[in-house]
Amino acid sequence: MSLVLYGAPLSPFVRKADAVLREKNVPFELESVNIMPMPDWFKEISPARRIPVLRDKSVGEEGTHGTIPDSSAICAYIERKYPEPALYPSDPYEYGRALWLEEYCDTELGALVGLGIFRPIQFARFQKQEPDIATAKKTYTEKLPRVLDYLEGELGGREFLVGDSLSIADISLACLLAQLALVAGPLDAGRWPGVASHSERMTKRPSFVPCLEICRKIVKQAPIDLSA
Ligand SMILES: N[C@@H](CCC(=O)N[C@@H](CS)C(=O)NCC(=O)O)C(=O)O
Repeated sequence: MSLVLYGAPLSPFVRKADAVLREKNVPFELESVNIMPMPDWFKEISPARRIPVLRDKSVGEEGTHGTIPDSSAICAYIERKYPEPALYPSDPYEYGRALWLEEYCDTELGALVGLGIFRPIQFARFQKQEPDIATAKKTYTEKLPRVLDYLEGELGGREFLVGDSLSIADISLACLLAQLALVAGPLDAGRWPGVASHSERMTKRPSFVPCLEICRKIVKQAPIDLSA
């Protein structure tokens, strides 16, 4: 196998690269990397000390040569190397919008879902501690709505965030909302109908199913209702 994706399925950013590879039917191997603590060999190829990192063995098999860190860089590399089906719009403006929405989901939504909700609940469970429901609820009820309102507006009742086909923006959004759903269940479809149905459709795609099945087995516990 020439492509190795280093990471763990429970990371939404690993999931993003995983989904892009699967959407394009590119064979790859997912090699598990524990980030608590991160092994020294991985630190060498991940200067930001984060997962995922991709290795393209056809470029280099050892050291940093042949590796690309960061999900956005990895996905753009995969797109260039395996152009079909295209996951980045060809129209320049739509391309710019797709990159913006990818970035917005990865950073703004990502910080709230990851640091504000997923970690306080799931990392506590991993350490056999009580989940910090108060922090998760505060993020869910006070900070998340503004971000979801924006994304609801961007979707505007359409199937995809940009243009009329699947793009990297949809994949980023779906990866973060799947992360949220693992610990907090589906979104309120009455309040965010577009985003909720986007998430439901996306997580049924064959490119998402294998990774999410593994994640549900890892998380095990039922989602917590954070809305009340
Ligand atoms: N911008 C990065 C973010 C990656 C990221 O934050 N990964 C997390 C896991 S979800 C990580 O590796 N964290 C390591 C740590 O917190 O020590 C990307 O898109 O790949």
